[in-house]
Order: sequence, then structure tokens, then C-alpha cells
Amino acid sequence: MEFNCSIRTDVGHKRKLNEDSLLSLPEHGVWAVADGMGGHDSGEVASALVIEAVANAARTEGFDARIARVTGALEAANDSLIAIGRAQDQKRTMGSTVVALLLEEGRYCCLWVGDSRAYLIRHAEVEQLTRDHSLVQDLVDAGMLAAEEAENHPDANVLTRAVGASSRFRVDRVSGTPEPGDIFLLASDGLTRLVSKDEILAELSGRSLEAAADALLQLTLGRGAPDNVSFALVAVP
Ligand SMILES: [Mn+2]
Repeated sequence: MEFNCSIRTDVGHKRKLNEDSLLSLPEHGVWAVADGMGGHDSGEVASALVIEAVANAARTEGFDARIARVTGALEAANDSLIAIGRAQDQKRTMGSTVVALLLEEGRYCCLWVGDSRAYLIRHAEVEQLTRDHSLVQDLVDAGMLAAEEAENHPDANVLTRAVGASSRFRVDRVSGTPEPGDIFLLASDGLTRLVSKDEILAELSGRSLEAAADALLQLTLGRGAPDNVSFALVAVP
């Protein structure tokens, strides 16, 4: 299958470094967004290592084998980042989120760790496919916090899972059947905290994928972009 896709990454208006990393391999039907953390340039290193792991696994033949390889690559990346962090005797975790989309005719699979998200835009509706591994998501699920308050909560950046954070590690997965006209959006929290699902839909409607990507980025930058902003738009033909 030939996929139309469009990716953007921007340092934003407040940060000195862009610690997000992106992967777009339409020839293999694989895309990913990773959001690194850890101070100094550790976040950049962590997200780049995670993206490289996904890229190396993406070339695997067969859809199920590819899912297994990418999952295994993320587990190996988790071990690597923990080992690097220990070697540097860092008090702070050197970690990264990741959300990956694997796509072929008739099937999609999203793999994720942390709060980078995948959305599916279908029939003029936006569905969030992933569930954040974050403290505020746990509070929302427990009925202790309203979903609308989550993005602005003081602990909104506290993750309960990340690549490189703990040897107790699991990659979550959601699968389904793509339909012609579907658009997938993978995004770091630099976008998702500033732009709602309704706004995503509004920016996409009536635009080419390239124009929609420009519009989404401009909307985020226009709101101050306190964090790095990265996303991939992928259209199912
Ligand atoms: Mn971020």
C-alpha cells in the first residue's frame, strides 16, 4: 500500500532543545513519535535511541512478526537506557515516551509507552486510541479528577511508565481494521495538551495532509508552544 503522510517537529517557543524524535517509514508502514526526558541532552539521546530501535525493527517481514520485533526492540531500548543512566550515575531518569503506528492493508496496530498519543480520525470523529501512562490519567480513571482538568493539573507531566524508567516494563498495544479515508495522528504532549480533539478535526477538515500539518503546527505555536511539538499524520488510501 502507498501511504500519504506528513510529519512535523518543532522546538516550540520556550525550550532550548528539541528532545522529541520522529520516524516516518511509509515504505514499511511504520511511524513513531518519541518524547525524551532527563535534563541536559539526555532526553534527545533517549528519544533518538528509542526511534532507532523502532526503525531497525520496522523492516521485519510479516505484520505479526513486525509487531513482535518492535515490541522486543522497545524492551531492549528500556534495558539500554537504564544501563546508560546507571553508568552515568544519574539521579534523574533518562527516558522517553513512544507511540508507534504499524499499518498494512486491513490492519493497524499502535504500540505505546507514556503519554504520547495516537488518534484515529474517521467519519468526522476523533477517537483517542491510546491511554496515557500518567498520574492524571489514573486519577481520571479513578473518578478523582475530571478529564477537562487533567491537561492543566500541576502533575500533568508525571508519567507512570516510560522507556528507560524501570525494569518492570510493558508496551501497551491496540489493534484494529483501517478504513479508506482514515487518518491517524501520532503526537507528543506538546501538541495534545494545547489542541483538543474538536480542534484537530477542524484543522484537518477540507485540507490536504500537508496543509493540515502546517495548520496544526501553527495553532500550537500560536498558543505559546511551551514544549517541543511533534506529530505524524498518516492517511489510509
Ligand atoms: Mn513533551
